[in-house]
Amino acid sequence: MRGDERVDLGLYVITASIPGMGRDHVDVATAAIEGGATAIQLRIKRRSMGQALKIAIAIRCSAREAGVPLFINDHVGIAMASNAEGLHTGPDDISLSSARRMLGSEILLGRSTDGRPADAIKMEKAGADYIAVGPVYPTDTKRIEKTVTGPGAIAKIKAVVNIPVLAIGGINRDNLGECIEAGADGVAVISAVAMAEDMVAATAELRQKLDIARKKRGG
Ligand code: TZP
Ligand code: MG
Repeated sequence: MRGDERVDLGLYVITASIPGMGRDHVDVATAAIEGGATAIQLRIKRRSMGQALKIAIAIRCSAREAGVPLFINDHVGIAMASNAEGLHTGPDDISLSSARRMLGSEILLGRSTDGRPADAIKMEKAGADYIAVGPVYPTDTKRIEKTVTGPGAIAKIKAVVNIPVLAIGGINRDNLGECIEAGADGVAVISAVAMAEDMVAATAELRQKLDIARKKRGG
């Protein structure tokens, strides 16, 4: 069974650690689940594997209780040890075929692309279950040299693949609707939740906007 039949990637909230706001990954994930996120990604960049696994297992428990799938960014071992539903990687990470070999047929594999349809086709052929396209809009969260794709890239990629396509990068309550209108199956956000004053309320608002935009599109 493919990812689009198994999970709803509509509001895919990616965790962050924001020490200045007294927040860590578990806080962000907990609030996002409470606010109505349909999927969570644990994105840990600078922690020991031991710490990262502890965090993954903590989030794993609350996500499973809520029926929300958990994706692990980059780390195959943590995805495996935490029994997560998915692994998300980019072009500089483990190949999709190696990840599939290590993790088996059930785990969902997501891949990032900067918006080239030819790359998206290759990713689908290599076994990706969904693709994240971006940055769609300017973002301060990830330092990226490339220019933004704009929502037009989503439509172009949707036209050439059959797997779910997520919009990522600079997505907020004001532009989420146009990503869905452009054909995105979902939106992936970091700062729109992690930097919000009230993370639960911010997630709930994004979820409401997602549901409205999907209804309007007729999906
Ligand atoms: N990949 C492409 S843009 C991006 C990632 C991880 C950052 C998304 O963060 P934000 O805060 O939602 O723009
Ligand atoms: Mg990566």
